[in-house]
Amino acid sequence: MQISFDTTDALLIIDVQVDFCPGGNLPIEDGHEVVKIINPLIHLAQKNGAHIFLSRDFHPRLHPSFKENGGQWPTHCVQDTPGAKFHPELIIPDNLVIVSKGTRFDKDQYSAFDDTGLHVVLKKLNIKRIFIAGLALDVCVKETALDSVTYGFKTFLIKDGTRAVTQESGDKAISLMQQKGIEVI
Ligand code: VGL
Ligand code: ZN
Repeated sequence: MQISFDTTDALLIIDVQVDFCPGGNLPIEDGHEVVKIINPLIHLAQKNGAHIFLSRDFHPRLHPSFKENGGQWPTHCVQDTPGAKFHPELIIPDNLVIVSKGTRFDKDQYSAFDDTGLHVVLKKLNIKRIFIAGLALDVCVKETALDSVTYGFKTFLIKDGTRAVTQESGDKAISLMQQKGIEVI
């Protein structure tokens, strides 16, 4: 689908960070491949006046999601380390808005909507449609897209612009999202 953005659209790019790409601390197979899909979309969104949000997983040291603290994941995306940076080739839009998540000590936040207040600013901007891509499809992209529909936004998943931790859970995530009314494009 050729996307034609307008000013009531938001492009929400999830966690395209060094640690989620090959060579990082929680690498997703071919994670870096999303950049060449996402960059033209950022470019087009900028040109058409759509709003662009980049989320980042931004954990403090001692975060409960790390194995060493009883969690499930290797240590990753630690605040102010190279692994937490956006992929070096990702276009950083002029009107950059960053959504930092995973910053709490009491729980993980997979969704960019989870206790970030993101829905408030999107409603204020009169956003109607949200286009989502990034990493990882079966974790943070999925949870973000599910919250997006729950908040009443028409939600699109840009499938080529995502990669999953595992193929199987990626496929499951896609079916669930479709069931919930997310349009996979
Ligand atoms: C993510 C695992 C742990 C993600 C974040 O961004 O998908 N996955 N933290
Ligand atoms: Zn994380």
